[in-house]
Amino acid sequence: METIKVVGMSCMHCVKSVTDTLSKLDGVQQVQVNLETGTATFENTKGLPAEQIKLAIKMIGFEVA
Ligand SMILES: [Cu+2]
Repeated sequence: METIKVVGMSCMHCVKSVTDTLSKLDGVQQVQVNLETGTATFENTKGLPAEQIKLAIKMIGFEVA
């Protein structure tokens, strides 16, 4: 599992957006986003580069710390 810190999530809609976006990435599975801790945990089965994941998050208006 990989865990990233997502900055800027304030409600469950944000959580859903981040969850959906991560889930659409190739090989990314079992996405769990936690609003309280501001983290997203997932299985990166195809070893996507961190930059690509970061960019996908950025495109929907959040930052990866
Ligand atoms: Cu929100």
